[in-house]
Amino acid sequence: MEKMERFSLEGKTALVTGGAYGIGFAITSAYAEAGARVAFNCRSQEHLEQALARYHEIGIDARGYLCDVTDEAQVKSMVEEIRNELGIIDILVNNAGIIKRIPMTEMSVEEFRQVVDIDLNAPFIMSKAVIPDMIKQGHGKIINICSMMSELGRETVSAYAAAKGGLKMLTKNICSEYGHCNIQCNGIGPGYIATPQTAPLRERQKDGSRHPFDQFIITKTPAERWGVPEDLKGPAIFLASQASDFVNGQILYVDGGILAYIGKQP
Ligand code: NAP
Ligand code: GCO
Repeated sequence: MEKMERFSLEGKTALVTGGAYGIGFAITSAYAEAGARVAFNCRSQEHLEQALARYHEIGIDARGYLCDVTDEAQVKSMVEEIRNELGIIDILVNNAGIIKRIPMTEMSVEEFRQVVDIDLNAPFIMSKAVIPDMIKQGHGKIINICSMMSELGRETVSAYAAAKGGLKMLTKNICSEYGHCNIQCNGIGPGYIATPQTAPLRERQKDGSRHPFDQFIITKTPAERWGVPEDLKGPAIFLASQASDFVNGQILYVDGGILAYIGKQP
């Protein structure tokens, strides 16, 4: 086998949920660059059209689907459409996700449920929809986009941390239940990445200075910078390719070292 062939995704069909922008857009692009047929979904027609135009601009023939990943009927219909148009899904990335930054005692039960529904229940719904085909074809890759909050908590993100902690364990459970079918299920745990989701944490102050949280993250990260979606391309290709066929149930943290670092002495 050619040295780099083990990292090739030639002939594979990949679905990245929430691939209209942010981390999902970068992973979808990475998979196309590695040779895969790529599909993505989102909820907004406007986001879908903007994303298709962006993919086209960079020469990527991505197929876009309007699908709310919390709706099992929509998910089943999308999986069927992709099977008919691109083939059985070999690689699923459960990337779609939201966060609500509200102190727990002020967060409504509905708000808590909405975050858990998208960030944890939906990866279950999506994985349940694609695993039968993966079993039939004798292989599959599922990659769950976890978070540092799969390991740590912080103020105002109770629902998100609970969901991402659960997603870490769902990853380990899919590994445990379907590893014998040659399905590898791993997670990627991004650190702080500059996307629309974290834009509020990086907003410049009125005097032009950095947002306090922005400065905090830079101080806490050994790499002394925020990550960018492109930082996730290589790890995502690795976990989707033959190169990781004996890697299962693991969470690969792509965080500039923040989880390893106690922080500078004040
Ligand atoms: P983002 O910029 O907010 O993008 C989220 C994507 O998910 C969008 O395409 C959005 O499109 C889609 N989406 C949201 N809810 C959906 C639903 N119910 N059904 C279908 N699509 C849905 O977020 P991001 O920063 O790229 O994060 C992507 C993933 O990485 C998330 O799971 C997030 O928790 C995780 N993560 C992010 C960071 C970070 O620092 N940015 C770090 C660790 C983990 P529509 O709104 O059009 O549906
Ligand atoms: C926050 C951030 C984080 C990142 C990411 C870190 O408010 O703390 O949004 O949750 O999104 O999950 O890994």
